Amino acid sequence: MELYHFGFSTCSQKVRLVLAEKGLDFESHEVNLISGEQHDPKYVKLNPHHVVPTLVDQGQVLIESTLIIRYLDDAHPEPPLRPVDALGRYRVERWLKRIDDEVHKAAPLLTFALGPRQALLAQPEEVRNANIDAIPDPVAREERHSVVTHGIAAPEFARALGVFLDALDAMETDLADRPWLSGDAPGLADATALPYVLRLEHLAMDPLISARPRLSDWLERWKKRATYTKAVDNWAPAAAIKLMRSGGASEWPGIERIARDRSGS
Ligand SMILES: N[C@@H](CCC(=O)N[C@@H](CS)C(=O)NCC(=O)O)C(=O)O
Repeated sequence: MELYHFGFSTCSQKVRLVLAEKGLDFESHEVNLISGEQHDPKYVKLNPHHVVPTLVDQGQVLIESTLIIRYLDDAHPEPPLRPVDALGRYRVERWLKRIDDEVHKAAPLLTFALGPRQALLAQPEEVRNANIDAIPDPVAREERHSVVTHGIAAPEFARALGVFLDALDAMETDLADRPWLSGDAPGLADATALPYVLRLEHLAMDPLISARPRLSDWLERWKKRATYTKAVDNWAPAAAIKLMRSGGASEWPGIERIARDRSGS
């Protein structure tokens, strides 16, 4: 299998985690999202949405991370990463949908308002704008311009933070009933949620995690797994984490205020 991916990308982490949990190796092709390699016409032939990840398996091109992880669980059933009972299956699907439809769309708004923002603002304006203007989805494109220009003051930032906080609360609730989101062992729902929780940590929003004890415990248990080291740590360059964390840390007082205003406390 060949995987086109990027170290820090949430959807890439999700697919790498599932590959690792299945014990599957892959040939790596990194697509640098910061320098705009996702817009390279050769890559766009594989993934017409200009995004990672893309998996090539036996000559077949597979896109869409959630479809890819379901495919991997079907094609390589051991160990199974979804429960067999209908309600357990529903719970997994609910998480996959929630993350795809809501959390994933909010993630780049948090990331680009904080992490790489200063580096992007230091680029010549025409370079920065050309990369953002190449985002094919017009809504995502305008939102990206807004958060890069205005940072946490962009209205999109507060909305995105709200989506994340609702998801963290839902995880905290679900984890009261079982150790992992879909049962006794990590599965597709956990592998899908982890990159987004980590994104908060990488953006120095750790207090949002530590305020939720079951979620914190779930994250610590993930970090002890060898698959975490293989699929996440090994691809997360220290310099990039430092940059992301410093962007988030300098804005933490403002972020905390937005989170407080939202909860009315
Ligand atoms: N629905 C797609 C979304 C993929 C996606 O948004 N990937 C992000 C990284 S997590 C990306 O490549 N973004 C390109 C960009 O920021 O220009 C999937 O799940 O595969």
